[in-house]
Amino acid sequence: MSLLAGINSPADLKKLSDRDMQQLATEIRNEIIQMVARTGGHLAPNLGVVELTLALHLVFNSPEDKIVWDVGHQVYIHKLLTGRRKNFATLRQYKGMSGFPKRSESPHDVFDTGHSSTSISAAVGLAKARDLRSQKHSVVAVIGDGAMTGGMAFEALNHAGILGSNLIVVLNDNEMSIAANVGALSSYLSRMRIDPKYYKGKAEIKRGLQRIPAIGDKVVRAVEKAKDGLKYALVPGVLFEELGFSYLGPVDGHDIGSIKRALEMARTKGGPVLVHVLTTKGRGYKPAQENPDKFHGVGPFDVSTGEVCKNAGAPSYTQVFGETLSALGEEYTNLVAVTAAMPDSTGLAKFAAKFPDRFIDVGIAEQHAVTMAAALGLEGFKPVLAIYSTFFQRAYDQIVHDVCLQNAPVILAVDRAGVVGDDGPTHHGVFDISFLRHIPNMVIMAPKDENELRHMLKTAVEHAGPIALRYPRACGEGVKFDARLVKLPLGKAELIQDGTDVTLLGAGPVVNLCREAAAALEEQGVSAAVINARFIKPLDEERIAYYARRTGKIVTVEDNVLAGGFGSAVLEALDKYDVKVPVVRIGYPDEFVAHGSISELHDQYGINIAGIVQAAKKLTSGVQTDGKSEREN
Ligand SMILES: Cc1ncc(C[n+]2csc(CCOP(=O)(O)OP(=O)(O)O)c2C)c(N)n1
Repeated sequence: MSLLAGINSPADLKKLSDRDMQQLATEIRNEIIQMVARTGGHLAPNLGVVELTLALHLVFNSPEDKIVWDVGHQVYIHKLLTGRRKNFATLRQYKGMSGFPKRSESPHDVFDTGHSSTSISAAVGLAKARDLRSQKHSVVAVIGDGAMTGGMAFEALNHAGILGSNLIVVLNDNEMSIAANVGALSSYLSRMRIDPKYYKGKAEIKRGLQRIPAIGDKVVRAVEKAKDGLKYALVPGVLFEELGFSYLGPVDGHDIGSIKRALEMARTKGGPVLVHVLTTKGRGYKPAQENPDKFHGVGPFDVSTGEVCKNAGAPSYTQVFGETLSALGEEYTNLVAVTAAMPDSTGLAKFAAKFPDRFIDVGIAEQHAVTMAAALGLEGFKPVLAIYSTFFQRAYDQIVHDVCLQNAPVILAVDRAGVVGDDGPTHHGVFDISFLRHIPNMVIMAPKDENELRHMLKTAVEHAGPIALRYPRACGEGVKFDARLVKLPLGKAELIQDGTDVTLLGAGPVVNLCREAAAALEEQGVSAAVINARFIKPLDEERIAYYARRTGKIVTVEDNVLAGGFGSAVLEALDKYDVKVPVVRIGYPDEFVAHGSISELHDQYGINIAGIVQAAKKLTSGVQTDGKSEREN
């Protein structure tokens, strides 16, 4: 009989025996493997935390005790144990359950997340609120060793250590970020993980000293207090101890009994405690255990072989970016590629293999990556930061203050620009046009297809200041590649087709929708001009003003929020040129876009051929919008 079927809350879990836990862990793994194989999702991170999640829910009383998950991609088990099993099949589906913690979904999800390294800060806030109200519940942050490389985690540890409140940080150490974890902290954790002998040796020294009659204990205490090398030889986790945390571990993260004991000890001890748990990413499913990076976030796959279902489309924008960069790396020996813990998913693996000295993985540290790149740029190098649009949000100040203010020649390769699909609102890249466009010195480009992306990358490499190139999470359009890459004229748009009744203006691959909408309009007797902006900044204002006057009506289309976006730039240009024509802007309104497939989301907001045709028809049939967007009226 299925044990999992009988669990509707953590209270049900507590009724089971220790022996039942093994069976339950197996059932949970099967359920998750079968589900993710159908729908895609974060497989390896979840398989690694089955026992840890069970232990957390056995020791603590959620939701009174508060469990905060870092990144939040590992909450599938937590969701299964907190009454959400019946909706599990809708995970990450349009209008279904989120793949991340959501306060709106359950009282057991205490803090929404999707970006890394926020959990300890959130936990400090929850602990402070508890203390101010003289409450007694536990607050637990669960953070991975990858997420621990993010600056926010250090800021929060630094604060928590001095605050002294009861707070438990569970460090889920599997030695992996998405790819292998990097950095000095990671090496430090690895030393603790791989060499139990090292600590056994230290324990033996300690016992040896203690055996010395009369003075042994005193020496040990003095050594433990001393800030010299000997202390480091005796106290595991000294880094955390020095930050004001009590350190417990390392604990076998697949032995529920050991984790429970450590968590109970942490609760009894009080103050800030760090419990170091060792887990294996992908545990229990061989293909995921052997390739945890491939199965970190994965599309549908065949359970029996671990073969990921291939999409038959053209190479993705990311792939074309990576290949072009790696080719340009030969010619431009000052090119340096930078990733924040995502070498494969940003397409940089090829460049990294070819030019290892000119490839940098900083860990989950977008802010550091941007400022470091600014300095590299000022020293005559050409850094290319390949970072998802949503994660560039972290580095807004560094883009303003370190890159643009000093006009440093840094290339922002803004991957996953536009909606990204089932990861949802934490991951959609729908703000970058708005948060980059208003920064002086910044240039922003968006290719209509993968061939243009290649020319734009060349343009970026030849450009002397900050320049951003935004491209979506999508397969390319399947177009042919030009043999020779050229530098595109700065700020010049491309006229795709002339027309007299309405102008369709697009930025990015939506230009292709405009082109198809124009064909549909022509059949209905409407002549539409189509313009590919190419540069969102500087905008080809003269050409836009000319076509606005020529056709008298404009539709703008973008995969970005309307506020401060491409259409807003067009309105500003028309205002500057004193052209008063009706404009309909298509893009995202002032709300967070939910999760679902990219096409479902585009359809919801009219970013499709029918939506553009409808907007154009509305204008050409004489409905005046007085120079404002349809959505504003
Ligand atoms: C600010 C930010 N940058 C990048 C990412 C992409 N990302 C998601 S999970 C992850 C690795 C997290 O590693 P770890 O915390 O060790 O968790 P694990 O998946 O190994 O359990 C990365 C880089 C993110 N979510 N947030």
